[in-house]
Amino acid sequence: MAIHKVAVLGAGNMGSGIAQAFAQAGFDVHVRDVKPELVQKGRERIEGPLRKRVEQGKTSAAEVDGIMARLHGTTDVHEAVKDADLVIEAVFEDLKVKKEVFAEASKHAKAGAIFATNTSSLSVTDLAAATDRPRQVAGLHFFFPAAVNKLVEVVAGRETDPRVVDDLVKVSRAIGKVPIPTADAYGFAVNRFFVPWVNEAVRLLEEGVADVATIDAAAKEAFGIGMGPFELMNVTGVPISLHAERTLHAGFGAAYEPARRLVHQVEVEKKDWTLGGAPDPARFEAVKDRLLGVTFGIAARLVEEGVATAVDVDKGATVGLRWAKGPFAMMNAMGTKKALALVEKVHARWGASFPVSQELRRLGAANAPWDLPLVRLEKEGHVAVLTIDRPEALNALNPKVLHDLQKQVQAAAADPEVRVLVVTGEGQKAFIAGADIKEMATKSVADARRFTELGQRAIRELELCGKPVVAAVNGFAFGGGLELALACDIILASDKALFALPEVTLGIHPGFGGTQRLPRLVGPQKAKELIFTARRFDAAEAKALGLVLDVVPAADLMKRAMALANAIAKNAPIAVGLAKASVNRGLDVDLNTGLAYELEAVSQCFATEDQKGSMDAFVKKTTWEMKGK
Ligand code: DAK
Repeated sequence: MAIHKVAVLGAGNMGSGIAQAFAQAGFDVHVRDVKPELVQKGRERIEGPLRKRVEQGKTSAAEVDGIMARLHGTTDVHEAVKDADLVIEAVFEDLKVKKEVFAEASKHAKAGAIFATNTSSLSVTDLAAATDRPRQVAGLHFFFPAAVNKLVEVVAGRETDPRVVDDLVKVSRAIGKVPIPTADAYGFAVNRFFVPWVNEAVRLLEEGVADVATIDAAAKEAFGIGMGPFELMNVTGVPISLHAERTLHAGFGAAYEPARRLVHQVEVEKKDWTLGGAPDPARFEAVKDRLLGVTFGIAARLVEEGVATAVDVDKGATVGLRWAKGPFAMMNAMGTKKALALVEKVHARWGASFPVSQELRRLGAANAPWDLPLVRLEKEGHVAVLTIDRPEALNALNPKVLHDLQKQVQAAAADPEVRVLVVTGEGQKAFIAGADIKEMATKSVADARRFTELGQRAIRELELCGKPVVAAVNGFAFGGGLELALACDIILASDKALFALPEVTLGIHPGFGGTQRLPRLVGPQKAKELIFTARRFDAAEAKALGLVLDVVPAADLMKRAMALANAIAKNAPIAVGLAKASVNRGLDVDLNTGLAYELEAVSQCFATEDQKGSMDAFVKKTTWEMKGK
């Protein structure tokens, strides 16, 4: 279903942050709390910082006026939820209270409305049971601060309809978030390893392995973070860490028991940790090994349990926690053999409550890396959406991306259900910001040649996959990114898209087909101007040049790309594939050769069931559904 109107129940810190995120993305949001002063406080929480951004020149007053006009406060549940397509509860973290809120909302919401809970520790399945629509209930776990932090866990309860998860993933992307689907397990994906990571830091202190300053400094170095666990607890609230650890302890047993020192700090000392002092580098290694061992062990287990994928766990760490790398990328960087050894040490201490993933044991034995695909393939009916999924580097093309692209293109090409491919980039900033400059910087001539061959091959495979390919250019399409788009059959661009071939500013020239495909599309003179000057050009200019078919408002880009793909997908797949080949072939040869090719191709269509079926249906005035045969 399409989500246009959103209701947020609860105007506290999380509720107002969630409401702000939706209103900023253009959604109408009704925010409900129990008292007028709470509703008003929620509004102020949103408006205050936004007005400050106006003073700092970071946004316009009109923009903020628009956001505030889309936010409607009320104390009346009926008023809040009656027209909503999505109802999000973000009230106090208490099962009874949340159930009451959902039960009340059930009485007033439309039959088709989706209910989402922002719980971080309760069971989505239990909460769903309090509603009249358990199949339409899921978790939508935003991370603090919800208006800014891009991570959202989309949690499927036991009865959640998979289409509801899809809708929530889509709406999360539409508001600029990075959604990761997870199962309904304690701590979902991120808190499952993050909370014990914090707890382990306190255990290290309790056992006298190191002091607060040393643990924070070692953690900052090992995880590439701005704040160590103790400093972070002070910012987010030490009691919250204890509460979260207790939840996990109840679910998973002894290895997750809150550190006694943490309980003491909250219940006896009742204050923040004392920071400061000089770190002792001699103790860094012991601290790092323990923190890494706990993190790796839990991350590998939760993937084995099917809570989330390794790629999504890493995304949770980098996007939600701002770690430099996710646990799986860290294991690959250090070698899984060493990672396994660190995990085995933690396991030796806790036994059954800290089981070791079988997959980690298998990989570790061979020191083989985790497979972390950087290109996602998602099927929607007859359309395969391929998303370059490396947002932290603006989806730059490195060898791993190119290999993964090849693999996914081959999978989509071989899948008889798939009739059309759509290629896009993860996140709202970039389609693909070019080949990876950091990895190219030190290449020798021979290495550069190998890399170029790989890029040309992967992109050519996309071009020749036999099925139409639509590029949905959602942001920067620079260098290799533009070159990849040029190999697609049709390019749709968002109004935020920006194009360039900046290679000559880097001492090289386009190498993934830019010097060949661009002149064929826009003529040699224009292509040379764009290549020689390396200047950026926007989507409107790209359209005027005939480089893109159409320019679409950013929020509608995927909808338009899917509509186009579906319009193609309902036609005879073999005929469409042969037409693609005829057009492409014809562009490279003289007219007579092209016509001869067309003659052979179109004749082949008469050997298909779809030709027989659809022409017969025309004659008999009936219908024929294309089979791709
Ligand atoms: N490679 C590697 N990392 C990149 C990248 C790229 N092309 N583009 C962006 N990133 C990384 C940034 O380094 C940054 O990483 P951290 O600093 O956070 O570690 C992160 O993505 C976010 O980018 P920014 O912080 O720079 O984001 P901004 O919004 O400030 O700027 C930008 C966005 C797109 C304007 C800027 O990132 C930029 O100028 N990027 C480079 C764009 C570019 O020049 N692309 C063309 C690359 S050359 C060949 C093979 C291939 C090719 C040619 C020959 N042979 C081997 C011969 C093809 C060449 C190209 O594609």
